[in-house]
Amino acid sequence: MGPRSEISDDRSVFLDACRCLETNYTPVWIMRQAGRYLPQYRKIREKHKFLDMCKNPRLAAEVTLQPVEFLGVDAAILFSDIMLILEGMGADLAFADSGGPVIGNPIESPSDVKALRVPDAAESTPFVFESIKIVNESLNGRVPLIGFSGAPFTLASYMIEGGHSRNYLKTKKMMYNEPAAWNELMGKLVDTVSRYLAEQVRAGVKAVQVFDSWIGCLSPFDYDTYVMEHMKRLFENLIKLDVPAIHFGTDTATLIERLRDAGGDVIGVDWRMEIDAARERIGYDRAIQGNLDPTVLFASIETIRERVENILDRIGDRPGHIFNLGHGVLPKTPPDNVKAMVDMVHELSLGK
Ligand code: 1CP
Repeated sequence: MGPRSEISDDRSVFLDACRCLETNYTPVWIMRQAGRYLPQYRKIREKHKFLDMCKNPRLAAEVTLQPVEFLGVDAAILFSDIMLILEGMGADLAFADSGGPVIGNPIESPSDVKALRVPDAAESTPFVFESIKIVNESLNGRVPLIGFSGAPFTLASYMIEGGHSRNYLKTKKMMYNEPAAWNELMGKLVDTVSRYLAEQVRAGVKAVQVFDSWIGCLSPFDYDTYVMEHMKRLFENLIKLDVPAIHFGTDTATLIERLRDAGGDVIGVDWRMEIDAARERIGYDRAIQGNLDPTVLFASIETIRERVENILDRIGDRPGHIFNLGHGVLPKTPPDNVKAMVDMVHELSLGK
């Protein structure tokens, strides 16, 4: 009998850790746990376009549950994408064959920002809320379901650049040269994201994660000048939802106190900081999520074990840690290594 079966009646270990409460073991889930590294995902994906999968609640629910069954993680995350809310705002969204999002009508001017709508979430993404209901029926309380959204800066960067960017030049040009339009765009995104996450909670998610994946491209001064007030307003709205909010970013070693000040019950960290140092900077009144380098999962089982142990040791017996990768699991990761890692976290942290 593995440690999971001994404690399988403990259903809320993830939510308890989000609230910095003592848990029997360290909960673990994996960013992008539903995705291309899983053969069972690729099998469905062969027959359907990615966007069609997101908009088909039965398929989205099925794919959401795959990693819960296979890995034995402590939380499910809805299969969807941060880009989906942008369609309702007016963006022409597509996904390239290579996988990445492409916006056909990127924002180029203040009048483009003016033209953006702040959509009613239930009308613009009804399939998301339908998927949440189906997932929750299937989960039947086994593990909590996490909802999510992109953060305003990360979403703005896709809307302005039209896709992934290396240096965020167009985004920063709008920030510096058109501050009124920038603030209007960020304001509309805060309102849209707030409504979207509120509707997800109403549909049944038990926690929400805000992905500010590309925020690390900003200097601390620019975070304060162009982003902080918007993120504070977003998290003030999320507090009212009464579920834990996870605030995630990458490349945030120079920004981590600012992410904390902006808000969130749980702060996500990538692998570029040691987790104990990050935690000391954040403070022990917040939970922390992370922070294994996703490429470690391509190493030997011994190396994976060493790195998992290292993170758990650095956390020690303080409550409020959710084990995760520092960013999403990579498409070619061996699925058995992912499963081995999840088992190790449970085994090594049990009774700590
Ligand atoms: O080809 C395929 O099968 C599509 C690959 C794929 C998948 C599986 C994309 C395209 N999105 C997703 C799912 C997804 N996206 C989830 C599902 C839930 C999970 O299992 O975690 C989540 C949470 C996201 C969030 C997301 N999408 C983020 C934030 C997280 C992160 O990794 O930083 C970002 C930046 C996106 C945009 C996006 N969508 C897809 C890709 C390949 C990308 C990244 C492109 C880029 O690098 O700009």
